[in-house]
Amino acid sequence: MPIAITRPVSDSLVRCELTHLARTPIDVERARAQHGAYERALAGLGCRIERLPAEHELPDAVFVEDTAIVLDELALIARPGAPSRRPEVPSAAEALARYRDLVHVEAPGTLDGGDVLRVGRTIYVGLSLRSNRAVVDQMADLLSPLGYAVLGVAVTGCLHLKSAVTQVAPETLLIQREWVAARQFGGMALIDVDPGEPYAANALLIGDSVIYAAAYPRTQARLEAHGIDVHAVDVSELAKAEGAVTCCSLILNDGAIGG
Ligand code: CIR
Repeated sequence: MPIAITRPVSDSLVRCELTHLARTPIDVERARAQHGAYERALAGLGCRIERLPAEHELPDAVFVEDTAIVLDELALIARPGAPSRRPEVPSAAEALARYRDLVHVEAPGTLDGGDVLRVGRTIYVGLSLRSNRAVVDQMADLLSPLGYAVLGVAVTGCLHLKSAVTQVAPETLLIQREWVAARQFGGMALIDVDPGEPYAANALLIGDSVIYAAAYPRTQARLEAHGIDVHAVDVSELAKAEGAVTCCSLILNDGAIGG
């Protein structure tokens, strides 16, 4: 059974980091209700939810994806590009240590988990405002011996690589070509976001289904036309904090060390 590590929405969410969006009022109670529905969607797809302790003084702590990369062989503990987010990392590392050996990103490397897209044995790392070339080199050194190819990918106009491209089926990516160059994903089938839904490229693949923001019905219809099973959730309040569906969990494909 997959494990989904999550963290409650912080009381201070309204003070979140923002890069591409203007600050607008966030209803924290509504964000909590949406986050609860998101956790129920994960549970409905067979995940066991493991909640990290709340970190109410850390506004972005709900976005646990950014604290680590979990592979079958190990967990790479991130060093988030925004210094305000680095205190989120130790509690996530403590939880992951129960399931995986840990390795750590070292300075000057910076990495947000939202910049990492793994497709089979290829790991794409977004070169964004948060993740840098130094971390690509570190990840290549760490992960090449395990049989992974690590590729840096330029990202412009959005926060993270996974704002621009995510996996939605074994050989299929959902992509926003304005923010990332499609040619780097040769060999994969590509589904474009609807032109009227520029933020629609973030989907969370769990087994054969995707959890997906309800805000993008036209792109959802494109996914469904490709036979993809879509579970839509309303994450509108989290989106005001520049969060999306992948950001709110760390998925472990099973619980066992070396599994
Ligand atoms: C931030 O700017 O760091 C948060 N407000 C949003 C992080 C979203 N995380 C993600 O897409 N992986």
